[in-house]
Amino acid sequence: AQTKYLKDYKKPAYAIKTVDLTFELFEEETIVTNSMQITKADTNEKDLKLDAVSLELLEVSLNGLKLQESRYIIEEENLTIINVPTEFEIKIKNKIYPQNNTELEGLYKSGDIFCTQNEPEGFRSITPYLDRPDIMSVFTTTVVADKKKYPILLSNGNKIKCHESFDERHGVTWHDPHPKPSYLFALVAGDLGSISDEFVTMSGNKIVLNIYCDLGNENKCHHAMRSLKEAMKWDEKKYGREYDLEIYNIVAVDSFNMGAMENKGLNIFNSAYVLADMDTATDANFMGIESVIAHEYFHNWTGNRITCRDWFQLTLKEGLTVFRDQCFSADMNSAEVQRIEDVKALRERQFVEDASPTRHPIQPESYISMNNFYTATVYEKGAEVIRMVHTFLGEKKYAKATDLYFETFDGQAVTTDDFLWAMSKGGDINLEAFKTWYHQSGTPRLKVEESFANGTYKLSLTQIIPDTLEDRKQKPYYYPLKMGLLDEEGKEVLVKTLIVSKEHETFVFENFETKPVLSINRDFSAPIIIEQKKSEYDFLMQYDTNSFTQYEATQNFALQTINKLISSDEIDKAFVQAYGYLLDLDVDLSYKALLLELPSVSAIMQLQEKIDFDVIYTAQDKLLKIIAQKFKNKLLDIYKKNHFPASMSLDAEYIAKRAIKNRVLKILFALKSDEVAQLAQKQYEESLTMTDRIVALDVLENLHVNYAEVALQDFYNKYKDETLVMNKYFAILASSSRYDVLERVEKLQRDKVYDEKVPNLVRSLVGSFARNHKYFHAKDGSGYKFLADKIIAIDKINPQMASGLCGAFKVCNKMNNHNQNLMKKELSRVISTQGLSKNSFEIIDKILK
Ligand code: B3K
Ligand code: ZN
Repeated sequence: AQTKYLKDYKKPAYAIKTVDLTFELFEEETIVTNSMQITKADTNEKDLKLDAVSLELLEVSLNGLKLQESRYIIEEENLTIINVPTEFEIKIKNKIYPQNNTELEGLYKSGDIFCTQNEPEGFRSITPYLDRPDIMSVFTTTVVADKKKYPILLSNGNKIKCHESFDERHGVTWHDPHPKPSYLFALVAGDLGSISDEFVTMSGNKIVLNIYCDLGNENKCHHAMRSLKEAMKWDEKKYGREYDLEIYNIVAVDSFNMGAMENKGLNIFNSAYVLADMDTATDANFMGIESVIAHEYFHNWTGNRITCRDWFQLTLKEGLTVFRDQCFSADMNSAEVQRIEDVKALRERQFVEDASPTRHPIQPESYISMNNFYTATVYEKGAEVIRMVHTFLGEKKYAKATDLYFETFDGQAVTTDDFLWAMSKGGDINLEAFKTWYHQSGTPRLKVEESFANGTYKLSLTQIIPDTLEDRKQKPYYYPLKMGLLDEEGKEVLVKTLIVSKEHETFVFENFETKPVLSINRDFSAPIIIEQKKSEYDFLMQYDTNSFTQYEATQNFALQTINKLISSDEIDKAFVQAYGYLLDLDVDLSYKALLLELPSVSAIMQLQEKIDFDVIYTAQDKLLKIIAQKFKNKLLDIYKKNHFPASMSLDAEYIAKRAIKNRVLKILFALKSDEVAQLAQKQYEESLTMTDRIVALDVLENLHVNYAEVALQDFYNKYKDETLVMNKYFAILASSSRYDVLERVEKLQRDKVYDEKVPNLVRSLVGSFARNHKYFHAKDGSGYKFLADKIIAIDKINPQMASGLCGAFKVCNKMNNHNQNLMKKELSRVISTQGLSKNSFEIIDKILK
């Protein structure tokens, strides 16, 4: 497999001014006609080398003249036209087979719907093109298909013409006036239901909004529509960005490799991020929809109007857009809860990635398959990097700087350096030292030491900078570190944002009567790991005025307690006492639900030198049980108080009630008592919402085989025709702690609802099993063998899906020797499979190195 390097970037030698595409869709084949107006930018260039994957060429002409075979060369990944003039038109006709496309890249079919996914390099499998993001061009697209089977025909931009003349067939022409890269091209054809609405922009333009879905699902699109309108409003208010076409279309499809895609004027979504109602979607699903709808909408400016020069710049649009969607969600819901959720997700996914052999800077230097770089690092760490810029600049200067960014680079394909230029110019700040964040990998650590004498408090900070994968030394980081100091009564006596820039530095604070208590990295102002020997966690749990560090104190204290439990079997009574304090706290209930959550397996694992999941599970269970026993009555009280009245409302108040009640139920679960089983059973039976139902089902599955069988059967019967709900069912079973989980997963693969070609289903069954540490890491190697077999099989269908599953082996080098050997054996088997995709190869090769 071939590696591509950022350092090899060359400006394009050609420009494509306009593209005219015609798609003739048939059941057995699709004919694509592509005419491009091209100019030579570099006159030394003679031939035109287009990207083209497994091209089946029907005809090619230059300036209207059909080319003889001697004038072009077809290779596996290219079509080269020999000796082209300075300005010319190329017209290419080729044939593709979307109905056989299981990779779900390029033009493919999701059920009966034709749809596309072209980012990053799918367009080249549709038609020959200069398939790189710095080629921006004006697209006009005509789609022709059977009228009955495909009444809805969509592409980017505005609809300019309907062709009704063809008997059983019809056509529609779309024109997108905004020059764009090919990865933003989209096409949809199908018999779709829809809901419509409109939005009036700040300068008075009326925009038509449509959301398309499978017929019958229209009622589940309203939350997505609401979210879209809120996002449009928010981007006008916060960033002054207005929508720029007459129409905004969203289409929900079932077979989709990721969450959604921001194609200009025609977003295509995984139906899991569009469809929702109270009977089938959880509160978390509703939030997820709101954020992904907003994310794709925000891309219209950060991604589409201003795009990436090359794929190494991916975080330019993704880091920034994630930061934007996080801020949007914080404004729409609870900001404190949003921040904690975002940090939790970062730690669970990105920190693990950053400590693994697949780690990379947010701006990678090389890749084999670009598809492997749509990672938590590029996205979520990328968003943290933008957040730090925002913290440095402050709200006002950040607004000025983003205005400058939009003004300067609108309509261009740019780099992260261009972005930082705008930030430092508009924000009037030097960001040179900050750039290390873009080019270094690994999570930075900060060792914190305190001293106090004669009224002077000293804070001494030492950066522990991770080496690169190749053991190269990296530079110190530059970041904002928010801190607070509390006096012994818990009053805040100092709030400050320090700037950390040196490898070692001491900050001095004077005039204290007693040693103040430090609250550090407030709001998680930098994506780092704090290393500190600390004894004041219980104090901070009680008094910290920053909601994030209050949460953090709880987590750290719990982790410390679990660690002690691992080595000594001894419970820290101070923690139990402090936890009791949390139970009585009078705070927002969704926030409280987070405070009460004990550290995840992934969080505990990250503290272990060599990972042993058995030990982790034992300690975690033990702590949970102690808490549940000690506070049983209080927990039951909280449960009852928030369980009634049951409501289907999506108001924050009711979401919060469900969150706290279900948190408490999960803690009570540790008692493993009949009483709790009955509580869960009752909750399942009486549940009005999917949120309550799914938690109850999960608790039953892990607590009481007999109750579980009844509930699972009931659930299956009710929802077997709703694949989105069946995903939840598969996930619960594959994550189960019951001993026969692998056997059941294997059986479920043969269930008629399951389909290995649908990524959502694979993720919820096979993916969930791979995250079920207890059984995936089974000492007999059965979990590894199962996943390796799945990777080999799925790689042949959908390489992106397969390489995603490979990620479960990332922890390999941190495992004990026994498991490590088993893992390596399976990985070697996978990597030596004939015809393995470059996607899977790249990941496994890194893990095995
Ligand atoms: N830009 C797309 C991701 C494309 C992934 C390609 N494998 C969705 C998003 O980030 O909004
Ligand atoms: Zn994105």
